[in-house]
Amino acid sequence: MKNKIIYTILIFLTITKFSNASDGYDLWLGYHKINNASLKTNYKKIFSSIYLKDVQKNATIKLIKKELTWASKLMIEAAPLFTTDSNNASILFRIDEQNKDINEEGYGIKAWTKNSKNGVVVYAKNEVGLLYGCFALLRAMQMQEDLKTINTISSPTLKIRMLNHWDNINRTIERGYAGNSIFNWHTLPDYIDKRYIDYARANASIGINGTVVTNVNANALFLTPEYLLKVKALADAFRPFGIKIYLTARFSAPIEIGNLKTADPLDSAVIKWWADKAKEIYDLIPDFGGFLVKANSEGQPGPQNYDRTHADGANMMAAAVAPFKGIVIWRAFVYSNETPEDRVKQAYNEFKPLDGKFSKNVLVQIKNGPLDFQPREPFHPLFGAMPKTPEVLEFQITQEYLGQSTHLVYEAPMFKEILESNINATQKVVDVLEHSNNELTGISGVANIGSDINWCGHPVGQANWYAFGRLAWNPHLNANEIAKEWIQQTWSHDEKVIDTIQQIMMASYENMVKYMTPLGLHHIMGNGHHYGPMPWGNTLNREDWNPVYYHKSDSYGVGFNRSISGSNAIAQYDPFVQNKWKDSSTCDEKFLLWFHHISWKHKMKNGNPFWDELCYQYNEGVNGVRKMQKQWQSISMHIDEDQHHQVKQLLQIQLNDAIWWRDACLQYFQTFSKLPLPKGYPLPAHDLKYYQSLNFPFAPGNGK
Ligand code: GCW
Repeated sequence: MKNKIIYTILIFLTITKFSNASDGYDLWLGYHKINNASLKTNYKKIFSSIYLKDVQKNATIKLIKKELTWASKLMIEAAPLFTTDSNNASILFRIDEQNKDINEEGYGIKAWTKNSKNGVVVYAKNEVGLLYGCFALLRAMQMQEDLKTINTISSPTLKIRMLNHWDNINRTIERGYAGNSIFNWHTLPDYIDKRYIDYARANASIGINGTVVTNVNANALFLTPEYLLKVKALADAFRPFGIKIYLTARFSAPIEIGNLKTADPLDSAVIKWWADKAKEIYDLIPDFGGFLVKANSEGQPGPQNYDRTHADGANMMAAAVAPFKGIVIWRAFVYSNETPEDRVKQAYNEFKPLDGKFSKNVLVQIKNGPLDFQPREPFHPLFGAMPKTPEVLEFQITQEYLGQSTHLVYEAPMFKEILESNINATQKVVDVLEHSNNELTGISGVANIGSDINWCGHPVGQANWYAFGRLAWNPHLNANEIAKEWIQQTWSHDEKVIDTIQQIMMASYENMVKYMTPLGLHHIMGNGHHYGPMPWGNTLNREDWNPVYYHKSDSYGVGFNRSISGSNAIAQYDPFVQNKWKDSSTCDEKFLLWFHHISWKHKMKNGNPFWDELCYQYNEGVNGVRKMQKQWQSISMHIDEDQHHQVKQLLQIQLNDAIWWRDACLQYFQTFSKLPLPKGYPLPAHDLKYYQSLNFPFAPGNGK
């Protein structure tokens, strides 16, 4: 009897443990088996007659058929049956061009019951809409929803939902931590890697409809005829998935590949060169999206090299693509080599006066915060400051400053914090993005995708790609729900697994901020590669590339005074926002050192002296990782062993790093505060000199 029980337990454990074995390649599209018997029976029934029109004629419809077949075999272990009789189908895919409830890309899914039979209608205005509807239906099934009651209508409010790849021609990726670029320019155009298709499919499943496949630090070679053929091959592969391709345009391309003497945007030969180039591109790729441009930023060429403005440069390129309905997305990430002005003020100072000067088909793309993708930044003051210009929000999905691919950090709470930030008493950042009086709206995310088998390096990194896409489709979704969707589709239907991973993910962002840059600290990472702590960094030529520029520690205190008595960067915000941050005694403490130089003895809202609170925060960050480890351990018997082991090892790196951050930073700041660590905190394992001696010349992501 005893043996029998043990045997049964062992069998049970083996089944539950290995049921979702995966190397992560399938992403959230692994379509795990549905175990709930009654759901499965119903799903089977309705998958036994599916009506899809034009399967032979339309490439997107073909994809829908493939997806349904694939999903059905995996989820309900039965091949679906397709019918040509729309009257008797239990799943009906219907194009409804006149439908007023959805927009061009939207879809609806509606359940019906008739004579004890039930089914669903999936409707959209076009085939790509149906593809989105198909993915939504399959997602609902993965979430074990009852299809007898499903009733959803969904339309994206942002028109451009794109990934930005910082991928180079030689397949390195600037700030990429998951291997090489998936785009193999050497074997294109003749070889279409399966990865391109799987990439496009994953994007379509979350509603991403654009991709910039080349680095913003651009290479003009991509605009040569040879490379444009390769780009065309990718565009052809992506088209059925509703994904448009965009390129970064190097401003000096007319000189580099066009034999011109200048790239001056007002020069007639330059204007003609870009116009001809646009025509050449659109002849190959009629639905080419347009150009993304980084100009006069970090050494990139731009219109200012010719004493022209960003608007002059953008409008010249915009005129070239306008006849083909193309657009230009001009980045606002600029700061000058020469100006001693507070770096976070510069983009606003340069771009705000240009509001109203851009052509209709130009959008300005603005990073979430005014500095550079720090663990936590206040929202960028340019949001809402250029009412006549369509603004695109740029998030960084790849974890350049967020522990790269060894730290588990779920970014949706950070995305949401920015989207939900009030720019004034009545409007949020999301309202600026969604503003309906302009045709052009958009959001972009710097991709975290590479050639690693699981695409994103860290197994949980995929959640950030997923969450970005879901929020791009609907910025009002909630981070917790998105996490749940992702976990359930990726890992397991088991409640305990879902719940535990969800808790780990939801706490991970705030926790990372605590062990890296609590209370508004920023840019104190290692020079160049940005991995690990280096608050002492002061050796780079540019003052504003050095951590000491950002924290300004001295015997009085720490923090960058951006209030009226300092750089006054705060004045770039609406008075409603200024009121929240302008005074150090009332300032939201998560931005305290962003806006104020604070005494080591400053009294925090909870009564702690500042120094004690700083020590507390760093320690809390470390404790948080320990908690994640325990939580992760608690599900070891319920998920795939290899995947579990991977995350376990990475969490150990994360813990070591968190301790390193805490001990290096606190000891360094202690040289100014001259205060002891509050009682009860562990002493650092090494002295400050040791931490200062560490260097990582081969840290990943430099992408040259
Ligand atoms: O975050 C910084 C990165 C650069 C990047 C730049 C940008 C592509 O360190 O690697 O360059 O931002 O956004 O242009």
